Amino acid sequence: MTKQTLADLAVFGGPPAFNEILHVGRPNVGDRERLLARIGDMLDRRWLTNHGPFVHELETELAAFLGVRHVVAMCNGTVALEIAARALGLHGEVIVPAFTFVATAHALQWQEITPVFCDVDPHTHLLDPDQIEAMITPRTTGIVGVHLWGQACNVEALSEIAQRRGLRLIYDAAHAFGCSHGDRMIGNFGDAEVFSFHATKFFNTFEGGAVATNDDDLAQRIRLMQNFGFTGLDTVVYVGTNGKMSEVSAAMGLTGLESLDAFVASNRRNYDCYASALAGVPGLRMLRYDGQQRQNYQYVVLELDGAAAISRDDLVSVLHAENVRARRYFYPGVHRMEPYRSYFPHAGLLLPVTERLAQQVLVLPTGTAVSPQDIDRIAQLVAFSVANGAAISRALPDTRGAVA
Ligand code: T4K
Repeated sequence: MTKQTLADLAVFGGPPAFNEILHVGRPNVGDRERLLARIGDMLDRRWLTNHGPFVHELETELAAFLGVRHVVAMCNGTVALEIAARALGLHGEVIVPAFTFVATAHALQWQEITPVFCDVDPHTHLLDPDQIEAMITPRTTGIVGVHLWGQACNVEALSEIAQRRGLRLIYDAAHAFGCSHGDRMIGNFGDAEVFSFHATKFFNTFEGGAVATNDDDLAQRIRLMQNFGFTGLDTVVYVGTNGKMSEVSAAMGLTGLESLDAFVASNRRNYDCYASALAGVPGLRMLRYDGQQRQNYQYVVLELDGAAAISRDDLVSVLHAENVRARRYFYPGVHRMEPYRSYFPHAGLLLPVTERLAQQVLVLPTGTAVSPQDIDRIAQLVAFSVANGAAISRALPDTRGAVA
């Protein structure tokens, strides 16, 4: 039912627009029969983890798809980041954006490396190379760029800085599987790139991730570190951890790879539906992807400025009541989460763009579980809420901070 009056909104007692919750991160699932057949093979083989045939096949297919020399499949993106940072010898301080998922910083802090937060570009939300030099100190050993929303960082500027200042360069490519920069796929830049294959990602292995690199020695160190440092049955040469991907995850990955084009097509269709349905809503900016690059269109990202007449948080409250679980990625900014908030209580002063984006950005449901009809209704809800923003904000109880 189209909302005509404020009382029609679920937040004020009307019936919700959707009977079931629409999530941002509904997993993309490939061909069920193919997956179940693979799981059957795996059970017949009784080989469940420790570099089994599915992991080997997945790594080979991923390396071919990305055009990169090495892909090491991992149990998740966070451990993959930790291992990449450690294998590259990062220590001291490493420069990262604060407008990212908290795992980017945690992967460093977990091994006592201090994340130094750098501001992002207001338009792309990506690490701003112009601000990096001012953050470099004698303790700095590296930079972690995040290809946020699947957009490539300014890799040319970042490599130039890293080379000139003798720093290591890692990319957190958790959002950017299947995306390109110029004629190369993401996965080929910096010293190493790290993917997440978490259930909510464009391409998933239930839980999972991978490190991609063109550096043979680094790949070998990463392989040792993800397997406790074993070089033989009884020989350990490094301190390592357990970063291995399981066979069932690799089976999911191999199956998902077969449907990758279909996943992109439905994301693209949804993205175009949102773009046309939300065009002209005052005070809303939808993040536009660079049409020259290969994209996965996994994130539909909105920014609300003052002209929208409704705050981002009030809009999120309205949408949640309608069962549209839009997310405030990445509120409140990693620098405002613990332990960083206690370590660097004034970090926000150097991060004005991050601070603003953390208040203004929301991410809308998309993926194979969301239809164009759903999107029309979501867009109507957004447009209605923006048009009636002042009245909604007056009538809403103070929910700031209460929404997820
Ligand atoms: N770097 C960056 C830039 C990242 O974004 C991430 C992960 C990482 C590193 C670390 O990679 P991993 O270690 O995770 O591989 C989600 C994901 O859990 C997280 O993987 C992701 N980023 C982040 C952006 O989003 P949450 O806590 O905000 O959302 P979550 O997991 O509750 O899922 C979102 C919605 O999806 C849920 O409301 C329900 C729905 N959902 C979720 C799952 C797991 C489903 O419908 N089915 C499911 O199986 O973190």
